[in-house]
Amino acid sequence: MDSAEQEAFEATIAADSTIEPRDWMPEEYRRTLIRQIAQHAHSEIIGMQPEGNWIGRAPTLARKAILLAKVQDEAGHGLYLYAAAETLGVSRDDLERRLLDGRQKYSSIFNYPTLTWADVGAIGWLVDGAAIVNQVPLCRCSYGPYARAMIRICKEESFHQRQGFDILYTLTRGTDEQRAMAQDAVDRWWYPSLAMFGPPDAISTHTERSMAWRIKRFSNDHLRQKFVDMIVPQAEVLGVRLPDPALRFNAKTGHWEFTPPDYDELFAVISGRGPANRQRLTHRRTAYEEGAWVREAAVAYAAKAAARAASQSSGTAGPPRAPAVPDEVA
Ligand code: FAQ
Repeated sequence: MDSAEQEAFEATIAADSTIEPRDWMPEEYRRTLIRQIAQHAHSEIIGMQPEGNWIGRAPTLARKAILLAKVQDEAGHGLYLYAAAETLGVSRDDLERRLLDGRQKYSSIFNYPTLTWADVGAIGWLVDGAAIVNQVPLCRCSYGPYARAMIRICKEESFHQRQGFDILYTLTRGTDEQRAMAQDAVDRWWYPSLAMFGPPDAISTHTERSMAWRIKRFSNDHLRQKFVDMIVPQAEVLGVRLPDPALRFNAKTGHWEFTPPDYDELFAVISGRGPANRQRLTHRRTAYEEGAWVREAAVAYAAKAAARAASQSSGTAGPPRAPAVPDEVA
């Protein structure tokens, strides 16, 4: 590194412009981004499991189609994010291996089980709601490919939150049993959703550095508060009670006061001791192993296509082309 490169990097950050893949960047900036983007990508992919669990049991055809689309969106988010991480010089395959052998994390929230249909509503409303609050500022992250991926992701997350709200809205206007089911789901998902924002600022390892680099625009506690302020009025519309007796509006600060989540529980879940950690990773490992033939087929196809291109440019006959797919099958 020479000091001109360092200065150019710092000037770009100070001007609120973006760092692009070919620009020089400090190694620690690159490592921080790989860590955060990979954890984010893994969360989207593992995050398909809790709701995927309900696709086959959705109460109506329309709910099933909507949920299917939502879960597929999460797969797409994972792919945009792996692609953004790859611009930093790592491969998606390497990142997947780091997830599977426990070297990289994914969000704590996806280690909780989905016990009833109302959990799908609570995830959409609270978990996607928290994701939006956390991710909208990431659209202004200093690393260009991550910021651009986040713009598209956030648009889709808005639809996700609306569908969760709509599920709960329907249930809270249903029978006593449906209302109780909605309330029970909110009771179980509230504190894990608050914990998604990470440890409190006072003990957050990376916030200060990431904010100076404008990777994170706001601290964990700031965003947690923003989330609570957003959710309380929505809970009133839904007619559900947030399970916090200390919740009260502070007219002086203009914010809702609330009981923080149990951070010991957060750290236990992050370190693999949550209710569904083992199940989530086992499922992901099985999917990875069962998908090996797809990866091998893609590599074999790429090798054949490259050989064909090389033989065409040198004028010799290459391997035969695969037959075209007949119209009636395509
Ligand atoms: N879970 O110093 P900080 C979604 C770790 S996507 C697990 O505060 P940082 C969409 C952290 O990595 C949800 N680990 O860290 C969806 C670090 O560990 P390390 C995912 C956590 O990075 C909806 C250590 O603790 N979203 O929901 C958690 O500055 C429905 C110290 O923490 C993102 O990833 C946690 N909750 O701030 C999909 C957004 N919190 O690496 C499907 C991008 C902290 O030193 C269905 N990420 N840790 O070993 C971020 O904004 C940040 O990385 C934070 C953490 C805010 C998550």
